[in-house]
Amino acid sequence: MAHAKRPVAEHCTKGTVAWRRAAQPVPAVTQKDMVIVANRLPVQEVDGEWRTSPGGLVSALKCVLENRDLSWIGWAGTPGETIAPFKHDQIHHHPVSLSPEEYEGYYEGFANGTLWPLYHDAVRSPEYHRSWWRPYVEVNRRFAQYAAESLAPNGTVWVHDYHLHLVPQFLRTMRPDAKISFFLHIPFPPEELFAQLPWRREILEGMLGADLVAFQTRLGAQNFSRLCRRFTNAVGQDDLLKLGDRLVKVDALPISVDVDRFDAVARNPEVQLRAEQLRRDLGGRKIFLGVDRLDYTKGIDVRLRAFETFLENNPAAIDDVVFVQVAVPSRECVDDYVRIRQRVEQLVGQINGAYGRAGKTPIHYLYRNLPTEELVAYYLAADVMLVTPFRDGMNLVAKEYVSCRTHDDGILILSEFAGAAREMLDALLVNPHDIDGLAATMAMALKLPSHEVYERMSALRTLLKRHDVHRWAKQCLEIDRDCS
Ligand code: GDG
Repeated sequence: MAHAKRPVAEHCTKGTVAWRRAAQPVPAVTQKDMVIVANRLPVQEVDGEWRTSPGGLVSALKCVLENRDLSWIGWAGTPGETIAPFKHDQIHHHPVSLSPEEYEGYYEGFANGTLWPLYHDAVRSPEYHRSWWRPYVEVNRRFAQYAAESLAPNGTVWVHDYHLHLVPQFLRTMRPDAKISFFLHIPFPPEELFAQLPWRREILEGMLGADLVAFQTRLGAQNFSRLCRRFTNAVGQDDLLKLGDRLVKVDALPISVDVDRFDAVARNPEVQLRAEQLRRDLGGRKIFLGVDRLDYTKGIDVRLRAFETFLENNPAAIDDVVFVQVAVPSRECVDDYVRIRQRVEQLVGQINGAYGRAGKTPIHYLYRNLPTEELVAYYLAADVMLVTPFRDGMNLVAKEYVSCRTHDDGILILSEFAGAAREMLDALLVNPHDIDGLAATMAMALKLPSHEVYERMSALRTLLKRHDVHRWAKQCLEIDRDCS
């Protein structure tokens, strides 16, 4: 294994990382029946060792991947670094190199400056730059090339997310025998938004290279099918498109979590003791909890302003409630992310300054990634979980919280605009833009009769047990070429 030591966080091209013009590593020739293609490898290097990364996709797939002989194609996280293929945790990892210029154009630019805001209701203005599109195409071609070389005859390739829209079509040309499944983790926007994209036809055709194109919600799947009929040569129904002599299945397959794994961690006596300790440390007050990647789509700032309004309306509550916000560092070099972090931290300071008293800090703010057991201890300690994104593909935090509530207690306040809201109808659904409404829902949550808390949580838990991540993965990999 030839790689340089690097810190854990995502990297900036601005600064110290130098692009070493090393040769591209030769992908290992061991071909697998299954290849996963995602922007990031599921590992990162900590103190010279590879460790499984925290985060949405990895958390979701971890249990599905255990004991499977497969290859994973992805970027290792540092621009300009070339790493030879290696094996870790039974998975063959094939790192894809990105030069700093490609990182800026493909990742920071087209993926996170164009597609991410466009797909999240344009809550920030998407930018359209031809200089971002070109590296996006080239990097997608490279990912596809690696996948083509790593796949055994008639094997399956599972392509993930908006960074890699063009991989299915490239791969289809390189490996016509491949079974290709594509899953989009974030929302797929309505026609009037997507149609702004100068490369709309290319993106749609890229995805149509797959046998199965799957989305978090029915609405996302419908948006895609309609757009394909309008801008490509595809014809057919919302759930089945025909392109030339090929059929492409389009489906809504909402992602879930490993319910049993979270349930087991939540029942671990050490984790339960830690939850009790957290409750004591927080003064035995009722705990509101938020856990998010620090992203402008997650609605953290408005949520804090709603808590401020709640305190304004209920001044005595300072003795009875506390808000814990865990914010996981994310895309720290991108200007919009620098700004949302400043905004959140300014609000935390402002609210604590205005409402805090000695020994009674209203908001506890943790800007870091917690170990899973610690995260679960927070889920157990929290009386009310607030998941209030302006727009979210699914939101796994909502599902993890429910998976951990083994006593069928706890209240989930959930944004109507999270994919999870389509299924989790027994949560308290809110409009995340409505500060007064959210403050009122916080007050209402604390007064909910215990039988109603129980009924809501047990209904949510029943739902999740039926729809866990294993079922999701199985459905994503069911590819039937003869589905005429
Ligand atoms: C994308 C889509 C979609 C968070 N803090 C800690 C920690 N986490 C883990 C959570 C959860 C994951 O990160 C976050 O997942 P989300 O679903 O909330 O959000 P995104 O990262 O935006 O993910 C999203 C998802 O893909 C899957 O399809 O639901 O809509 O945007 O698993 O547990 N994990 C640990 N410590 C933390 O402090 N260990």
